[in-house]
Amino acid sequence: MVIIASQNPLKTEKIRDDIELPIIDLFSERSEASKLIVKACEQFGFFKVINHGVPQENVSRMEEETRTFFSRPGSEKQLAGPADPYGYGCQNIGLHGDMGEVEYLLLQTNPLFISQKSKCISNDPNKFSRAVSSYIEGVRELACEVLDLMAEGVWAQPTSVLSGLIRDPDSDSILRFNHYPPADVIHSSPPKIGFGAHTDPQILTLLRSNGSVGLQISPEDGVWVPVNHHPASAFCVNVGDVLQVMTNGRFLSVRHRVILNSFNSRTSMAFFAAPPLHATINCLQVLGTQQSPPLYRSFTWAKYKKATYTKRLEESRLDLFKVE
Ligand code: GA4
Repeated sequence: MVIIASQNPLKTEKIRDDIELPIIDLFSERSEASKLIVKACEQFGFFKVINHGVPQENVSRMEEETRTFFSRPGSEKQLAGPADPYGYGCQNIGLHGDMGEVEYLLLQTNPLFISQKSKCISNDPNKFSRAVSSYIEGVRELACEVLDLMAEGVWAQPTSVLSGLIRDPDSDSILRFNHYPPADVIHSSPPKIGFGAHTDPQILTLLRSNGSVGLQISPEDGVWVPVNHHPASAFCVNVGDVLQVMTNGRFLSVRHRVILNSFNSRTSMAFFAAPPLHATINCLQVLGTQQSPPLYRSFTWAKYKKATYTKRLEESRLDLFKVE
């Protein structure tokens, strides 16, 4: 364990590089995979999946399009901006002054939006749009498979209770491409922030990144666990706020951040699986009982999303919905 000082001299940060995220093989026996996923969600809110079924070809094509976009001149990338909330953004994150060493592209996943937006993203919009659509198809399927395994693992009925929200044609899922510059110094103290600490508001996030490290998760206050890049073919999966609510706090939506800690630039692609705006979010029936009553009041995703976007990155949004 390494201990480093943070920006605030009264606060130190512990880096735990002795913790590894569980790696779950989706080819393994179903009830075994489901048990391991539940355990990982309770312990870390994060895990990796291998043999996930997303065709490597779809991933490679999307990575290639991402590289091409971020290597375009700034003036051309700006044509896809500003990210209010969808489009190209550089250093500004959200609408309330959060800053980070990152440039990004935020896209809605509905086909009409993608085909329209592609025109200001790529010189070959049809190719870009095809790459995005096949990538979305793959990661959506994976998100649904993981959500079904989670539902089975907590004995929720029907087992499609979570995945149904993502399969809904009105699902508000989004796709994010990030590009972080290389670091001048490795293990700098304080670390240089690419994307500040936050939880993901949606149900589930599936992240794919290139070989450059930088992602860290915070299982407890002041402790940061670096996430390595092994195995390279894995997707990193994490629980979002909505899933924490639906599992009545059993699964954890854990804070994470990206620091600049590699001499190579980092690119990542995140699929944020979300319900439709009008969907009402409640705790699953099996998990909200008389002995353990719901911890959160129910809300629509539209309401929660609005609360999210009016807050800063670091602020807790779930507290607003806690039962007194
Ligand atoms: C974090 C997860 C997703 O990247 C995101 C982010 C969103 C944004 O970049 O516009 C937010 C952030 C994220 C949470 C708090 C608000 C909204 C920036 C911000 C300050 C796209 C999302 O859905 O919430």
